[in-house]
Amino acid sequence: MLHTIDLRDQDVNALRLRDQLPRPEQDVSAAASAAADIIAAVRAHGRDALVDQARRFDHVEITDFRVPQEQIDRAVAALDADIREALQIAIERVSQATRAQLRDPVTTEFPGGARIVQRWSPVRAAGLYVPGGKAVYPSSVIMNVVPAMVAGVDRLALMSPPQRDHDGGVHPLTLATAGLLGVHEIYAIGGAGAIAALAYGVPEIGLDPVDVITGPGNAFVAAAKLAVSRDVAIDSVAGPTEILVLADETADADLVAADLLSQAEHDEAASSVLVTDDPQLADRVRERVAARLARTPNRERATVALEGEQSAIVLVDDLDAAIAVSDAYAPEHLEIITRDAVSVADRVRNAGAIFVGPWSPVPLGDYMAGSNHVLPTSGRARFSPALGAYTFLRPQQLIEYTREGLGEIARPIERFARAERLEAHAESIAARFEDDAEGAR
Ligand code: HSO
Ligand code: ZN
Repeated sequence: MLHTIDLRDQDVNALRLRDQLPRPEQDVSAAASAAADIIAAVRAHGRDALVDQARRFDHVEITDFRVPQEQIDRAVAALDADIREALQIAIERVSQATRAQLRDPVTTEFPGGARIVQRWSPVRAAGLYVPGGKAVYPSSVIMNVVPAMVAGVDRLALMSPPQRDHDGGVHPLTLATAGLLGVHEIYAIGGAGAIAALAYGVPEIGLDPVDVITGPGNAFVAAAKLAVSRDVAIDSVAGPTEILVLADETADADLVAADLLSQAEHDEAASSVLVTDDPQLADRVRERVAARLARTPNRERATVALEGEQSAIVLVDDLDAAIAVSDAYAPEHLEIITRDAVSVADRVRNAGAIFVGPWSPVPLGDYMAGSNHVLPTSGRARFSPALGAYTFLRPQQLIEYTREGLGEIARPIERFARAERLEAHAESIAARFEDDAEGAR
């Protein structure tokens, strides 16, 4: 249970730290050819292919893929009041924090009234995939839908597999959450076929293609997203969830154990890692993990995750080494439970989201801290951000020059173009000033 990696008395900066902490391999290549066939079928046969796929993969007979608005409204009305309130708090907090990601246009001025304007322009349409089956996570519906809406996307289409236990319809909790968020375009379509339908459209069911596709899914969904990513933007393919707790002797071992367990219950392949310079804390955490594991409902999954190679307690000499280990690992979730956690957070570079201090546990962020829980996994936190409004926005530059502004630099542009042997480029500039007296430029 939680094996130890002892990096004490070693120069951690000299180690290949990334190799010290293994990550579960996630290989979608096996699913790639099946996904390619499914995509080709949807592109060639549209609705008929989707009917066939629903029969084969979801074991349901579908006539109408689009979920009628009455059904969405019914799902919202049937929501338990307490859950509805929780969903609403989450929607409100995530919306508020996501709005802070929006940027006003920025103008840079040059002589002669010339200016460059940077603006952030939303894509027209976004598609969201929501898995069915065991993993019905209304929190993930919120985390995907809110940023698209805050960004100002005109159209949002949601796909989720038809559920046999729910009369061949979309899971009611998914419908209710989408309904609360004001999503109207919902289809009971699952798997790689749903991704193809979003990317290329299906005219027979009134579905137009989207510009960005986000949302988690199984290996076939992941493979399909990669396959269509030449034609639409996608969010990154999420691997199993990860938590790294960076703690010193001020940490409460039982709370550290609770947090390590919280992400281990997601998946057998989840990673829970403690990095500490306090060997006594390490021992106490191991004890508390065992005690909590004995009575937690998802103990089977969590035990596999915690016993796996990917989970560990890493012992280091000091805080500097702990930060180096965490940065090398680049966890999806980083918790800092140390003395002066805020300044430790300032020194950290690579993490999907940073949970600062003992009152900011990861499950807070999973539901309603206000931050987004769709985060880069598998070391991608080295270069990728969380899902956010910016996932649906493109920075765009407007070039607004005047006669005078262009005149300021017309000659240098012409010289530059001729140096590149692109005479027509030079002439595009020169032609605008042909009536001018020489030297007036
Ligand atoms: N911790 C998961 C998200 C989640 N947790 C959804 C609960 N529901 C990956 O960040
Ligand atoms: Zn979680």
